Amino acid sequence: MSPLWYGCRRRCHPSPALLLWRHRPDWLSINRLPARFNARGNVPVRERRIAMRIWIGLVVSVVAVGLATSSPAGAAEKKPNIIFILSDDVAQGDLGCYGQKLIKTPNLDRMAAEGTRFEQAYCGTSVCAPSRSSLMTGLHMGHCPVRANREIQPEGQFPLPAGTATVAQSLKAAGYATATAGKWGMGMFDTTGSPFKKGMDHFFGYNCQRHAHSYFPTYLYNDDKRFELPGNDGKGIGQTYAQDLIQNDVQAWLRKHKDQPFFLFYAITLPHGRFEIDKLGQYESTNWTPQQKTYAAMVSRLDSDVGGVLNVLKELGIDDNTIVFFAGDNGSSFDPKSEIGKHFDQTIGGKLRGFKRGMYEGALRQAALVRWPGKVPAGRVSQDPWAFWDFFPTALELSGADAPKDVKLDGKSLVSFLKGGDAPKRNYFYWELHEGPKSIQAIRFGDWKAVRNGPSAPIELYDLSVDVAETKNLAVSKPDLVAKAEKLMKEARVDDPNWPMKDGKAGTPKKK
Ligand SMILES: [Ca+2]
Repeated sequence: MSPLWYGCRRRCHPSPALLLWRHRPDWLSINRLPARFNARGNVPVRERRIAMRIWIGLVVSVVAVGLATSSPAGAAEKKPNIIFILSDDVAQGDLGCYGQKLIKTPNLDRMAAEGTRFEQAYCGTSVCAPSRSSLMTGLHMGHCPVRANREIQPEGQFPLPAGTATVAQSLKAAGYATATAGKWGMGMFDTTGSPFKKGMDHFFGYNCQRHAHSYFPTYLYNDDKRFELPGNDGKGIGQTYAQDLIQNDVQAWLRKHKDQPFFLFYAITLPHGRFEIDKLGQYESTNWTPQQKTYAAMVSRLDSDVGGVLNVLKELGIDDNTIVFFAGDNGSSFDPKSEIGKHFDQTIGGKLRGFKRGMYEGALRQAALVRWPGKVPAGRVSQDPWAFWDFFPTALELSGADAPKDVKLDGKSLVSFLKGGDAPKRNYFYWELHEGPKSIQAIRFGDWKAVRNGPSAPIELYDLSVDVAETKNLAVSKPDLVAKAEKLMKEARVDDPNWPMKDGKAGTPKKK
């Protein structure tokens, strides 16, 4: 049977292809034959009508496809993919794009050049679990249900409560595929804070923060199932570097979900201690201490794995439709005078005061980059402040997802700002932390920053416009601003029985 004919019981009919050729419009005819739709008495009327309908259908289809793929309206309807890469403990001063000279971070430097770098982006607070809880819930520490690291035995941390809404839940409800990898720290799988109860379709890595201290653990979790790693003893160097598997899982997940809108929260554990790496690479031949070499290699591994994610997006052709955030979850974990802090000049010449578990800028300001080709300006360096609790409302605007019901988010959408516009206006940024014997607080209003290292401690006041290193406490000369800071600190927070304001004797802060 010829492809131009298809059979029936009694006779053969011309196929649609043959019909189209017979009745092709004049402009398709090479020899400019007379129009075949005109007065062809020997062609059945029914056949001409069928051919006409097929032609009209084809023309309508071509026009519709063209509009969907080329018009601004069609493009605007395509939801962007959203990736948030959160590094555990990386500091501004660790990255070349912020001034680091010894540690090499070419991928993050390129991401900064291709996107926007933020000098005044703030974390949720200055330790892991509450900082990422703020990122996920859109709440600052005055309202966030997790306000410190709190360990649960035998595994896990204080969980996000059942009624707490997350950005992943909203994006999932809007049709996004969702996944998280690396370190979770917001509730084990059998608690209300399980990633699967908080909007995630997929999980790979460490649920518990203590478990994540080992880079050669005896197991990880693939979803909520243990994934054994024979050859590792969890106490030192072993056969399998956990980050290798986590990175592989992330890249495989991206490939699998390239055709649908997705949200990936990639919480990379590097360069948090313990300081363990499988290869020292370019740092092996230096005359640095073993810890300095290891730390530098961990930051460079973080860098190359971020580069690996960006490369997969390009390979999959979804680079232009994917917005990628990169940030640290708190400031440096090293005292500036320590072997690491001093050697790598993490404070960038003393630019930022303080480090992890504190309320000064070195604890709260993050390395933060956002890249979205064609949408987020390339090479922009912004001095406008924003904070982790802005991510949830930003993701809502990007995706068109509905805001959670009965929840007032503390953040503001950054979409217009990220695209090159002005930063949203707001009254203040607020932080607190309940790690040591004293609950500590900080508030920023305009360029004024107030710190209170305990409920009965005096409020310190700094003018960040001229004193970003917080060296001159102006509290005595500005009593009106101190009173304002105290009033705002009171307004910003709601008491939570799980996190009472502690005013105990100063001591060594509890380490997680
Ligand atoms: Ca951290």
